Amino acid sequence: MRPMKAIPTPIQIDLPPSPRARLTATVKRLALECGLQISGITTADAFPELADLLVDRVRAGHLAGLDWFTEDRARFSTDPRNLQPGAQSIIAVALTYWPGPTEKPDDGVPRGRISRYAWGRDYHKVLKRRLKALHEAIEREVGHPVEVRNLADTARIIDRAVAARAGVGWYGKHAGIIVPGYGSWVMLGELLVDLDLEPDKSIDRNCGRCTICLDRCPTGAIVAPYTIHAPRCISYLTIELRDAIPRELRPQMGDWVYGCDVCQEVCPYTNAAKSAQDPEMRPASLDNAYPSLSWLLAMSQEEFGAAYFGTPVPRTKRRGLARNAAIALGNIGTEDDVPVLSGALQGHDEPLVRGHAAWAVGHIGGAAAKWALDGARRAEPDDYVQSEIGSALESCR
Ligand code: B12
Ligand code: SF4
Ligand code: SF4
Repeated sequence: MRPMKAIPTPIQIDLPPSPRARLTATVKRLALECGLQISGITTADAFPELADLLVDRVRAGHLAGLDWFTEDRARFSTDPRNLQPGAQSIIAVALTYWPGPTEKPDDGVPRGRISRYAWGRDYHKVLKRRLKALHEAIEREVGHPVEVRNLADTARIIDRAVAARAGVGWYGKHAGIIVPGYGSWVMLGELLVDLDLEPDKSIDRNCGRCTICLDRCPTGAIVAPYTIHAPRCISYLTIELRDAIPRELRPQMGDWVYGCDVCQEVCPYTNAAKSAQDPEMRPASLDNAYPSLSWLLAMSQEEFGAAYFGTPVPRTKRRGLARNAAIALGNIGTEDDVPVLSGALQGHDEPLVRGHAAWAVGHIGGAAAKWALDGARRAEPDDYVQSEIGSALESCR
């Protein structure tokens, strides 16, 4: 018998990282240096599975009211190369904004709530500026021009799908991207680049049996897991909708005057978020984050600008914010607040605001409310406001 040959033990060789891996690591370091705390990489390939899903959502009316969200737009947005044909990779980034636990001031002033993402500087501008700095840093590093597309919530790409594929976070049933350690308190953006970078793995996690956000959404807008019916979402109603808010939804809107954070606040993952140290995402003052409702009802254009210039809030315009304030005061106010609301009902320059003030007065009800509504009915020249007054008088009865 021939003697057995000893099997040599394999020698472990640490291969140096490939140039692609090195470039990818450098890009992530640069992102961090540019103030983009979280980043992940995915390819610029299309998301073919999303085209039908988005078109179905449009057809089912889940995006009704967002007139720009057409079937064509939906299909277009599922292929990043429609935006930049030469793109090879996507650097997906997330800007964190959880300010830490804060309470609405308990000072006896009826106050509204502004969604936390809108407390600080406008995230579109912050993201765009930091992504531009990242682009410049990458060009300096590689030593040649790099073609990019800088995208900060432009709606021509599906930010959440990109973030999920790039391993930035995973989908919660509220449809938000949950980032480990930061919850869903992140705003998303991306840089399409003509560089070949190493893609990250997506995060294999899900909500399990939890349904808290579906159960607690005030207006029932999360109609199924991962499915938002935008026309019922308070974010849509307070920010995107320019006209009258459907009467049947008003009582469910609570004290939200700009956006809504409920599905994120109730989420156990989101609750465990680290607070963001980003000075640009912090509010100028808590008074702006939880504004006095009577102040919102009376503010001039100049006062509105002075309080919210540079934040996302001007998107809803002065009249939209005052409309929302009327609903919020109707929801949380008492008979003591009827004089403030009657002031808006009789004196606000915007019929939209007078109409919602009428609703709020009727919702609070009582003798003073009926008296105010009767008086306004005699003086009001606008047909829409008259219809609100009529309906408010009905509910007073
Ligand atoms: C239109 C829009 C809205 C609309 C419609 C909301 C909606 N869900 O579509 C309205 C005005 C209501 C809205 C509200 C809000 N929005 Co918005 N909105 C957008 C916008 C412009 C497009 C979103 C879109 O494509 N909708 C189409 C539908 C079909 O997509 P979706 O609901 O997100 O559905 C996804 C999942 O459900 C998933 N999915 C579907 N089925 C399944 C099944 C399984 C098993 C899984 C895992 C996933 C999954 O795939 C879908 C595609 O990504 C994006 C910016 C952008 N360009 O992407 C921001 C964006 C989604 N909004 C954002 C934010 C912050 C909000 C609000 C929290 C704001 C607030 N505080 O008031 C709320 C949250 C409401 C909610 N729960 O979604 C962030 C989300 C950040 C994050 N962490 O996820 C985005 C990405 C903006 C940004 N660049 O940061 N928004
Ligand atoms: S943002 Fe508010 S209204 Fe919209 S889905 Fe979440 S909890 Fe519901
Ligand atoms: S509340 Fe529950 S179901 Fe909703 S996103 Fe968070 S973990 Fe998922």
